[in-house]
Amino acid sequence: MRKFFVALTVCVGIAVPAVSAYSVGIVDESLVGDRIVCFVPEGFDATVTPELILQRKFEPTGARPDSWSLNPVYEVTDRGVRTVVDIPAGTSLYGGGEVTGPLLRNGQTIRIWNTDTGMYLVDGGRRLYQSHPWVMGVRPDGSAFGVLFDTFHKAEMLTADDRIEFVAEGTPCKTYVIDRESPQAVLKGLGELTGTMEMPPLWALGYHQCRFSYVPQSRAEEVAETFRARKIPCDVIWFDINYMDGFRIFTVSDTEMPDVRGMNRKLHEQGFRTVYMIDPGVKVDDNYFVYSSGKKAGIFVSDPYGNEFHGKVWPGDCAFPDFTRPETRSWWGGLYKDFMNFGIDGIWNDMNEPSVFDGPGGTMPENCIHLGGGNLPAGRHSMWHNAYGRLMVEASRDGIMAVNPDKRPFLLSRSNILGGQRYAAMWTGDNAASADHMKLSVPMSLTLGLSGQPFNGPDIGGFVGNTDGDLFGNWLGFGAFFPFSRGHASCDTNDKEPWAFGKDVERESRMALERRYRLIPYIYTAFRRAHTDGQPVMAPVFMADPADVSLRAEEQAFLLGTDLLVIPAFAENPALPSGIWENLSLVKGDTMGKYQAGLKIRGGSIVPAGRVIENMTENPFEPLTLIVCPDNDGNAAGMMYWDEGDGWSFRDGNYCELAFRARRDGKYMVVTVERTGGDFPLDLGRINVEVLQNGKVRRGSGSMDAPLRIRM
Ligand code: NBV
Repeated sequence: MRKFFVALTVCVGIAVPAVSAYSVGIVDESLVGDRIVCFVPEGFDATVTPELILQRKFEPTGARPDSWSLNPVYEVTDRGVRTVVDIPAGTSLYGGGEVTGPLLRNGQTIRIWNTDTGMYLVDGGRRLYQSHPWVMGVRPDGSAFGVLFDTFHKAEMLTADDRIEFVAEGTPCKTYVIDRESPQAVLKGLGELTGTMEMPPLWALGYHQCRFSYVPQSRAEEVAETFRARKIPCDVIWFDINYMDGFRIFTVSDTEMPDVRGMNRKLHEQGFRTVYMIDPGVKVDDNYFVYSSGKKAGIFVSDPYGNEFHGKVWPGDCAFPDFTRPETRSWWGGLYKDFMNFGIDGIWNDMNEPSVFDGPGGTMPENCIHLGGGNLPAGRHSMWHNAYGRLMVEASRDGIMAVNPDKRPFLLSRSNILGGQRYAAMWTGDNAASADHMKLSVPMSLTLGLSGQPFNGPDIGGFVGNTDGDLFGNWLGFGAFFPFSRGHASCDTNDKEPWAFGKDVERESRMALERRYRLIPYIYTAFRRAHTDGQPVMAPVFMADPADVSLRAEEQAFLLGTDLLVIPAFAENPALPSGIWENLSLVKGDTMGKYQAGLKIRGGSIVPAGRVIENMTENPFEPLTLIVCPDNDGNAAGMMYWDEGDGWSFRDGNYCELAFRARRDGKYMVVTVERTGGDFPLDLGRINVEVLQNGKVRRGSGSMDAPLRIRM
C-alpha cells in the first residue's frame, strides 16, 4: 500500500522525498480479444484511472498465450510509474497521435499534456493539443503490434529502437497489447478497444472554407456566392469566434450577424452547410444566461478553496465547466438546443485543452478541483487535464444529438484523447503558412490515422502568417485528399480563399477540388471502412506492402484508402510500392497541373468515381465511372458503399454495397457489378468503365444488369 501512496503523491504534485525505483508486479494478464492481452499491474486503481479511452469494459476471455513476446514491466520511480515494453530489433514504430516530427517514430519522446501550441512551438513541438498514449510497431516481416497505455494522466512516452517506455503520473495503469499479422489487423484491434468513428454526414467529406472570422455575415455570404459563381466545389462555410456577442458562447452578435437564421437558410439553399465555433470558457457576466445558469447550478471548476476558478480567454474573465460531472455535461448539452435551431449544421470546439491565457503553462492551475461523478472520481486538474477536451466533446455531441436525433452530428475538436474519434473529428491546430508546415501536415495526418483518428486534417494554406499563391496551390494540390479538407486562416493574414491568389492558383484549386469530388464514392467507402474496421482513410505508403522495409519512412506520398497513391507536387524521390501502379487522370488537364498531386491506382483494383459536383446535394452518379487497373493476370476487384448520406437508416439495412470484378477474357475486359449488401435504392443508370493498362486508357459503358465488355 505504501508504494502506491508514493505513486499517487507524485500524481497530485505533493513534494515527496525521492524514492528509489522498485518494481510492480502484474496481477492479471489475460486475453480480452483476438490476440489482445490486457496487463493489469499491482496497484491498478479503477477509481484513479477509470475507463475513458476504451469504448467499454473488456472481460478476460482466456489466458495470455505462453508464446506471447510483448510483456510490459512496471516500476515506480520518483518521476511516476514507468512501464517498459521491450521490442524486437528492426521494428518500425508509429503512432503517438498528434505529433510533430517524422512519421517513423523510432527515437522520439513526446509529452502527454494537452497544450495550446501556436505554430507547434511549445516545448519544441513535443506536446500538442491532443493525447494518444498508443504506439504501433511493424516488424521487418510486416507483422505488427500495438501498445496502448490506458491512462489519461500526465505522461511522457519514449519510442526507442529497443523499447517503448511510458512514464505516467497516477497509480499504475493497464496496458493493452495487440499482436497480429499486419498493421491493418492491429488498427482493427485498436478500433475494437477504443471504438471507431461514427459514419459522418456526407457533406462533411466536401471541402470546407474557414477563416478567423467571416464577419459581418455579408462577408460569409459573399464568400459562399463566390464559390458558386466561380464553380469551385465547396460544402461548408465556417464561423469562427467573431460571430458571437462579445465572445459569449451560444450567443450571436446582432451587429455582425443581423439575420443568422436567414443567412443559414440562404446558405442551405445554395447547397452549403454551416459550422459554428463554441469554446469552453464562459464569460463571467451575471447578465449572461450561460454564466448565470452555470453559476446557479454550481457546475464550474473551482480553485482549491472552493471558489469558482476564473481565468482569461477571449471574453476576458471566464469560468470553465467541470465536464467530469454528469450534471455539467447534461447542462452543456442542453445549451445546444436553441443554438442549433439557428439553422446550424456542425460545431467546432476550440481552446479545450483548456487554453487559459493567464493560467500557468497556458492552462488552468493544476490544483483546481474537478468533482467527478458517475464512474469518474473527483480529482485535481493535474489529473483531469488531458481528459477535459474529450469530456467536453462527449457532452457537445450528446447535446447536438438530442436536438437533431435523426442527423449525423459533425463536431470538430482541437483537444481530445485516444478513443476520442468516437465523438469528434480533429484538425491539427495552429500551423504556420510555411513550406515546412505544409510538408509536416502529411506525417501529422498519417500519424493520427495510425492512432485511431481517421477524420483529421491540417489548416490547408497555413493558419499563422500570410500565404502566397505558390504555397496555397501546392498545399491544396494534395490537401484536397486529406480526410478532413479545410482551408483556414488567422485574423491578421491575407485572404486565403482559392481565388485570392490570381487566375492560375484559382484554376489549380478548382481542379484539385474537382478531383476530390469525383472521388467521393471512393472516399465515402474508405470512411465506411474507418467506421466498421478502424482503418485510416489516409494511410502511409508502407501499408500497401508492410513487408517492404524500404517504404517504412515514406512521409511525402500517401495512400488514400487502399488503392490510390497521392504524390504531392513537392515530393522528391518518394519511396513507392512495387507492382503495378498506373497514373490516373480525373479531370481534363490534371496530370499537367503545376500544383496537382500525382495520382496512381493500384494494379488489381477498381475505384468507383462519380462526376464533378459542386456540393453533396448533387447526385454524383450521373454517371458512375469504374476505374479498373488490372493486375498481371488481368484481374481486378473493388467495392463501393453508399447510403442516404445522413441519418441512421443505414443501420437498418438502408445502404447499398456493390462489389466490382474485372477479368480478362480474350480481347475483352469483362466487368461485373453485383449488389452484395443493403437495400438502399441506388439508381445507377449508365455506368462508364475506364481500364488503365500500360499507360493507356480503354473506355466502355453499359448498365449494372449485364457484364460490361471493354475491348482491349
Ligand atoms: O478562434 C480563433 C482561433 C481559431 O481560428 C483557430 O483555428 C484555433 O486553433 N483560435 C485557435 C483561437 C486563438 C488563435 C490565435
